[in-house]
Amino acid sequence: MIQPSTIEYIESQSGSPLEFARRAAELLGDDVSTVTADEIKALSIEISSESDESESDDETEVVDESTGTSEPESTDSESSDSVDEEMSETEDEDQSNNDTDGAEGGDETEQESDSEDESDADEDDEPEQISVNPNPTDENAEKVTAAEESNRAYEEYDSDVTLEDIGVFESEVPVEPRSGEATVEVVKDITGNSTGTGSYQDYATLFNDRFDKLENILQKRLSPIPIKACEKSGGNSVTLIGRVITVRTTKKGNRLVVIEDRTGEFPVVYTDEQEMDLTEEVLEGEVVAVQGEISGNGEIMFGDKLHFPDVPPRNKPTKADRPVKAAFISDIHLGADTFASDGWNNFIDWIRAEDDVEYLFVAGDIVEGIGVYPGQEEILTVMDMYRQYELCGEAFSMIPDDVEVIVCSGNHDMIRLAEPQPALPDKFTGSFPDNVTFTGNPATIKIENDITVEFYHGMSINGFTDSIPEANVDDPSTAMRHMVKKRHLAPLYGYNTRICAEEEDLLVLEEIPDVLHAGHVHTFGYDTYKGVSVLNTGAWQYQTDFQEKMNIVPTVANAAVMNLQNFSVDIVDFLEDEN
Ligand code: D5M
Ligand code: FE
Ligand code: ZN
Repeated sequence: MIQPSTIEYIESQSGSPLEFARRAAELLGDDVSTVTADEIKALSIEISSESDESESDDETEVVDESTGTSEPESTDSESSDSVDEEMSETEDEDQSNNDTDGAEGGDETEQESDSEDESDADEDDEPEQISVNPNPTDENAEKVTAAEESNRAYEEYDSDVTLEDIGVFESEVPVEPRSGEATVEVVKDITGNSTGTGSYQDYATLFNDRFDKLENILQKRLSPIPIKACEKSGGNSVTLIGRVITVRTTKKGNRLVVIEDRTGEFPVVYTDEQEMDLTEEVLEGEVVAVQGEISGNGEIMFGDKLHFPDVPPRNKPTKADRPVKAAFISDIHLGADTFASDGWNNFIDWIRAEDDVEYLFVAGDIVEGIGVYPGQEEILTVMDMYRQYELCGEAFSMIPDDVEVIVCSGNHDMIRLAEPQPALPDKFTGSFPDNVTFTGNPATIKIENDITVEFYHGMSINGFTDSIPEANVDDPSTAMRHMVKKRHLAPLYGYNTRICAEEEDLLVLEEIPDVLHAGHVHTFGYDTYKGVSVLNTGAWQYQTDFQEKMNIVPTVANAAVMNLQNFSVDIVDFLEDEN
């Protein structure tokens, strides 16, 4: 019997159909090296029919083809029509701003033209149906070839692969003892608390919770009226708070933002250049406040101002009262042939000697995983996911045991892809030492009693960099500062980021963190935004073919080392001697 969590996991991963089936076989306890094409097919059918069942209980859902996640139809908004009428325009989607078209992906990916617009990365990321052969007339020929090829890779693989085989060596550097005073408390994490069933109602609950939490922040400095009251407020200047359901440039070159609250939805048009620039930062799904004059007929607002929830300008981080440092790294990708073992060995030597480093944060993708994208087996040095984690645990055992190590889940990890992601299950963590705490993604962590670290793998960053002009992948802090400004880690729905509808929106930054740490994009970025240190810490993986195609130049084997007494950050390059 396939467990729902297994189906959820298989569905959530993108990769080749064969790899789906293989992983399914592994999860079900079958021997992957002997699994036959027919078994794969049978398994595929079983999986797809079970997963169909799990999705069929709600007719109002649509499947987002770019992500494989289901979503309620309600979030799409056509209310822009009325605005265009008001502004004597005819609707012409093709001529609207391309940037915002991208941002609309979550709700419009059913359109064929959209999927053609998708980048290579999106195509690579697309989950495929578990159906081994797309051509039923030529079934066996095609299946056997694919199976044979993959089987060969598995047969040639040595299942006893050791750390030394992948270039990781025992450190000879003596361990310097630490104070033993480090404290870690996970204060917010989905792990063990997931209630989402994927139903329409769950999504409504999620978006309402997001609205309530962010409205609460905005209300502290603004006095909004409910949207419904706008019909009777013609000619008045008012403030509204709402979740953005559309943002785009109109044909006349103005900016249109449509928002909704619990009482209705409302279009706001910005013509003032300064505020129009600000609307370039607006993402669909986030909650903002708008201020402006309601038209005489009560149908539209002419916007003067736009406010993000943001953090107060005088916000100051909580500091440690003793000399202690935290190291931040991400994306180790152990098990890939591109894993930078040379840099990793240097890092281990360093942390053993560096006695003031008492915390190590690792923001996900600790292993390369299996079946994450089609053809990934070509670059695997460890072709068994249990073995990948076992070796990773052995590697982590070289870190001094009085360093508190905190690890969150990433998209290469063996856990559901939809955010919030739970922590890695125990079956993968057995070889890790006791000083390692596994958390979900995201998670809010308190260290040194009251320093707050918001810990996030960073899957939404690509959505930010594709949608906000000033945000770019070369310096991911340019995207992450907007997370702080929006008080939300992933407002865009269905745009490379899968969201699981939980009762509470754990992606809201309810509490102002002292540090926001992420990874995923494999590039390095550091900034302070209104007292919040935003950090993205690159990777331990050299450039892959996929990244070369995408023109991504990774920052390899760097750590950010933060002095928790004054929040100064040193960036340590563990390949410096090699370069
Ligand atoms: O991500 C490795 C790199 O690939 C990182 O730079 C982000 C980029 N990436 C991953 N998925 C996507 C999508 N869907 N679009 C654009 N760029 C992407 P990793 O998580 O290690 O595979
Ligand atoms: Fe990664
Ligand atoms: Zn990643």
